[in-house]
Amino acid sequence: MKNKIFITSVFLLASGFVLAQNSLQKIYPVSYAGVTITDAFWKPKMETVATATIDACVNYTQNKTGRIRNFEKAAKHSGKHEGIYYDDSDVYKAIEAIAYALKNHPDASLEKNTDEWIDKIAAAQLPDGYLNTYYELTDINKRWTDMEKHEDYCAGHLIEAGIAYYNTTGKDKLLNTAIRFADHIDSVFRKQNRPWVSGHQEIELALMKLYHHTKNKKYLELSDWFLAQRGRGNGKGVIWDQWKDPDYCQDGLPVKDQRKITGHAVRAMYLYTGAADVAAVTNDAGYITAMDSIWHDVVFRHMYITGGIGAQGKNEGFGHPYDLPNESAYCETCASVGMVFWNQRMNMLSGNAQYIDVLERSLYNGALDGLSLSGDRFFYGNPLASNGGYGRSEWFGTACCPSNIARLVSSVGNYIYGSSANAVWVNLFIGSNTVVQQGKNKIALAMETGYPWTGNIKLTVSPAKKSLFELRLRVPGWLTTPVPGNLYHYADQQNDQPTLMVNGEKADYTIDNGYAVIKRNWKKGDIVTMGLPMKVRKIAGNPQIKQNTNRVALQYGPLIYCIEGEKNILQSGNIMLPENTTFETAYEPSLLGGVNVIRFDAPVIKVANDGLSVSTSKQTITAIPYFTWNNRGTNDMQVWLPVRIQKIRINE
Ligand code: FUB
Ligand code: ZN
Repeated sequence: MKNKIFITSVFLLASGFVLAQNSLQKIYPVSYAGVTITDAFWKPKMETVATATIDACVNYTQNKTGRIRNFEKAAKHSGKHEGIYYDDSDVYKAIEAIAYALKNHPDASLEKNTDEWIDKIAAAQLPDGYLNTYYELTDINKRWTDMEKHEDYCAGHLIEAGIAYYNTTGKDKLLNTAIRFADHIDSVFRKQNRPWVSGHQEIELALMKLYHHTKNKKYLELSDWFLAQRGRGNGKGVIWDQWKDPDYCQDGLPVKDQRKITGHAVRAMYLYTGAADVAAVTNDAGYITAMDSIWHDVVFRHMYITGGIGAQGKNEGFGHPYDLPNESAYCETCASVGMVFWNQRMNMLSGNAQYIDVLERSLYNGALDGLSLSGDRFFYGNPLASNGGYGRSEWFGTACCPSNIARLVSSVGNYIYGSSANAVWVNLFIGSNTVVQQGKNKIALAMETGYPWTGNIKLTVSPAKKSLFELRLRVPGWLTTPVPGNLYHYADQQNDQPTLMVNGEKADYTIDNGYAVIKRNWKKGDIVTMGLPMKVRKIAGNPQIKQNTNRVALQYGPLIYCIEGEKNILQSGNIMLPENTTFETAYEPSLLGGVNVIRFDAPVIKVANDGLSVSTSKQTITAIPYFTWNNRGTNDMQVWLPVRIQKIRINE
């Protein structure tokens, strides 16, 4: 019963009616807690995460590494800290993923085990609310002396986990632990205005979740306080002089003065997500102007066609504009997860579908690639080409990515629907059911679709009472352009339009900010269908991306494709894709968990055994969705295929 009451309150909050009076926010997303996923593409993935991925996270967290032992030792104030100083965060992120997974896939023994973890975490908390096993087991007198040591980052993940676990189970022990820690941080920093530049942003967005959860304004103020610390030279002399330049953690300028993307990609994504969350409540134009400019810099100059970001390994982040190497692309899984977070917030603030176009690209390509089809292998970096030596791992020393992709997949319900005073919004095409609150009315929505393999979407709209409102259906930007801006374009002009029907008749609609707007008196059982032209689209890069000169990439719906040189029979780097190539697509139910493949005949370069002469022969090539590569062994792979022989650059 407790559980049930709670979910209702989350739903109301997620529907925006608590905040709507004060905020300019355009859309309030419907929380995963109110969405049941029925989708043929996502439901099996959520099942895999709920079992295999969570299993891997639990096993590595509890048995194969000392992450849980650290909490046991901290509670006893004795023992040696195991692992790295930010490892507590992996425990919290695993709990957050477990919380979402338990909602979709109840599992009494997993919940019991998680309760035991939570007991250990709570027992390790110091009387003043501080909680960090690294400092508790090394030298507690050194706490809060090094901004890089991720104490506030870990606190942020604790807050997110506490809220998620409470949302699913109604149990508040972890949440109360998190609140005590947040209150400790508030008293040590904001209340004393003690300078502190978080070395890894995360606390800002977490505090905003806590603010929405508790309605306690101090968490909003603390989040804004953290944002305001950046760019004032506060970080100087404490960490950045000794370690990295301030731009690395977006500390070069005050957030409101920033206009370009810099530094570490995950840090940046979490920062701007938190800033957007604050701006959504405070309507702070400074943050909105800054983020608008930074977003354009990311999407117009720094983003891979997979929606991955952060080209360089040396700073795990952004390099020079248009410098997007494929084989060495870092594109950390967490950075794509962060793109999903940030773009969702930008969409909420603006009501513009362009952000969901980017979100969808990062979700279906850059992020999903981080997880094996079996659910228990992970990519940390997600390159767009490989010579065959690169594969997913069971775990990492720095293990941020596994639990991040786990929490994203199991909470994908967060990104589908939204509501506002007069409209119901559909952002992603994922089979699901929900009920959206419209004032006093409740609108039940049921979506059925074969997306991303087909472009057929059927939405049944059932208001409790017949009423006038807008249905705002996103028209995917990829129908006309791969991404907003001119970083990529279709090699052939595309101007595809959706077909839209209401109850079997051509719909009367307008287009606004990338949404098809159908305004009518809706009644129970109204059926909207949208047909999206699905075909193979060839993409070319902006000429300033030197690595993609004379190359094209293939896209189908929201998915980027690649060629995988299975068992090295075919070297993906030897395949060309001339201009007049024709394509066929087919659904292969037994391949890679069931995918649409793209087939085409292409010239393949063959080098003679003596290495002195080269010939080409035509072969039928099968391209697979990028996110499915490396599930048949550690093969070579290419996303960007050369259009002709003389310009081949197999290695960049
Ligand atoms: O520092 C915590 C996490 O480890 C970052 O988000 C990742 O990029 C990795 O460096
Ligand atoms: Zn990561």
